[in-house]
Amino acid sequence: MNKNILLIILIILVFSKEGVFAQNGRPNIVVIFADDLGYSDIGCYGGEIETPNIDKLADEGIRFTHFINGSKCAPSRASLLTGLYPVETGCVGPPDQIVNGVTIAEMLKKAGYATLMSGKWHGKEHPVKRGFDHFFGTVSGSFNYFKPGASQKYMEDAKELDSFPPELKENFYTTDAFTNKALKYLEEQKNSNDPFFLYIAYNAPHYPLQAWPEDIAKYRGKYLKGWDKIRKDRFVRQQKMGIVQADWKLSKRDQKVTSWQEYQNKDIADLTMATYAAMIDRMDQNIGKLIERLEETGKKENTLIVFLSDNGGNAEGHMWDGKNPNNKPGEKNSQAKLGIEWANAANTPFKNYKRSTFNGGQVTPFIVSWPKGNLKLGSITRQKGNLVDLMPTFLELAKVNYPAGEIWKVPAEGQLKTSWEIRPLSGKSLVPAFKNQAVNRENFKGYFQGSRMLIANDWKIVANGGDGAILHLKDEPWELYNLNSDGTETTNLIDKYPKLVDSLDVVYRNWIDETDAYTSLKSHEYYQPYYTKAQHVILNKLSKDKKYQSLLAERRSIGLNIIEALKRQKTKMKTSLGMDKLPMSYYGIVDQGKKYTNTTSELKTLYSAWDETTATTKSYCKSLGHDYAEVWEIQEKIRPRTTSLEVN
Ligand SMILES: [Ca+2]
Repeated sequence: MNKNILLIILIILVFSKEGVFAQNGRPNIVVIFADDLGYSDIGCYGGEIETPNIDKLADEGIRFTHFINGSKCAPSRASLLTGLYPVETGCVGPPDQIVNGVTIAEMLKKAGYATLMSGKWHGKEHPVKRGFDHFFGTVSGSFNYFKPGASQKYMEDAKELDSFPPELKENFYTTDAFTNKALKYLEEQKNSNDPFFLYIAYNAPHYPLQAWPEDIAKYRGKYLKGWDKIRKDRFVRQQKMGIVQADWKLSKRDQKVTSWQEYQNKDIADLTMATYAAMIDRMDQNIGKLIERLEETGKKENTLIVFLSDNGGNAEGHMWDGKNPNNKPGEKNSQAKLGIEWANAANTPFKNYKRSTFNGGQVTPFIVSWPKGNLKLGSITRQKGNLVDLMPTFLELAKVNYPAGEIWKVPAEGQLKTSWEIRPLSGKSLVPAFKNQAVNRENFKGYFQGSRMLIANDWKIVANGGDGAILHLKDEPWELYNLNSDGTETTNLIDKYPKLVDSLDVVYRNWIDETDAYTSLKSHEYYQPYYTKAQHVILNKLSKDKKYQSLLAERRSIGLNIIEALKRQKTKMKTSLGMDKLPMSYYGIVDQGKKYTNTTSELKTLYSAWDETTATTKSYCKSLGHDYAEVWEIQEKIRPRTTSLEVN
């Protein structure tokens, strides 16, 4: 054995003693995840509910005004944990196994972090099999706050808890219990040199509306001013604190909601919202305990805490009808729900709800606090972010490389998959945003049960799959909004910028096509098909028509030559929409390039041939009995994927 080898062994021994992965400046990471919390429910986003502890995190850090989640519980959780979009995780709708990626816990554990989870998992596998050292909570969805084990099994690590000791059962309330376990975890980390990752996933304020009487009492009567006033008050505060931009309009009261003045059951409505507020208040009290414990143990300084919600306010179901006393909001067996009336207020200033890709369904408060991170205290950023960004952010801070392309193996569990290839990450690290620098990205995509959206810069195309609370598919067309001038999505610009919609639609369609190879989204029952039945009939007919196909091929070939000619010229095709990198469809490029016809004789000849073939195609379509505009619309949907000529 030579000297060098001895030296290496010595170094390894020294580092092992200190912990090979000792903190080395890497922060502890705490993710606090709320369930069905509306955008404006907490104080620092304009709410009247008392949330001093969450507000404190905002004072010590950054608030994002446009942070996007996955519109619903299970898909959001899968996305947060993996850095993949929900459709990429295999968890498209109902709780399912998280595949195609790795979890933050799996990655951070490999990097020497202690990985701890308390709360709601909402998947199929057990968290301890997906990278968590410790887990307390339940793998299921909504549940009784007061009665552990009533409708759901609790787990302690990999062990199912059959019964709870009476003293725990006596004062059990999920929000308190999840926190108490997290506090214990934090206590255990007190003397460790290794960093930790704590994921605390509250089920509050998801229905059933159940809360401690003393918390409800704090708010009882305060909501008799009604939802119209609450929405206005929240909006005014949001404008004042700069959460919304001064020129935005408050979305209109949902047309399904009665005006407060005309509403009959004002007392029940007050009790409903008071109970909901109490649940959020209680969550905040518990977050206060977590912060306090971090301070006591000296860990707060280098702990990155993020707070966010898995989806927007929830309009599923109706408020209590006043009949069954057991269902009165707050009661221990209550099945009470918030109702669309208060959900509309919870999502101020936005419209729509959980399940939707409109802002009310998918934009969440997002607060980052990290004393040692030199964040600009109390600042607000308008840079957009998404759940998929958490994994890359944490990996950068923990100094870990993401193993894209490798085969990932997980312990066998029932019929679940045990290995898959790891997809590349869909998100971007937010670390530049923490330093007030731009995060470079092309776009954000979203899909949930027919609701879909794509955001590029400030432009958003969006369509609902159903109406918020109801699961059904309708052929909803795209709407277009500018999120900078109209963040509340009040003015649909589809008629003004049809070509922009077309370009964005291509990008979205390509994404669905690409992800379908491993998600089979298109065969999923919730998938929103692109074509109506009538359009399918026309498509089938045209795909068998040889003359039409040859005209199409001729036109496409000319179009591709035009694109090449434009590239050779290095034509700077500026869009009139203020977007430097507008993703362009094939036809979009050809169309926009037309204004350069007279710059070269080559382009002039090509465009002349293009026009001629277009005219021939039009008249041929007419001879087949189809209006060209109709055919064009369908044909556009089967464009080739050669679609991204940069236009700046
Ligand atoms: Ca949820």
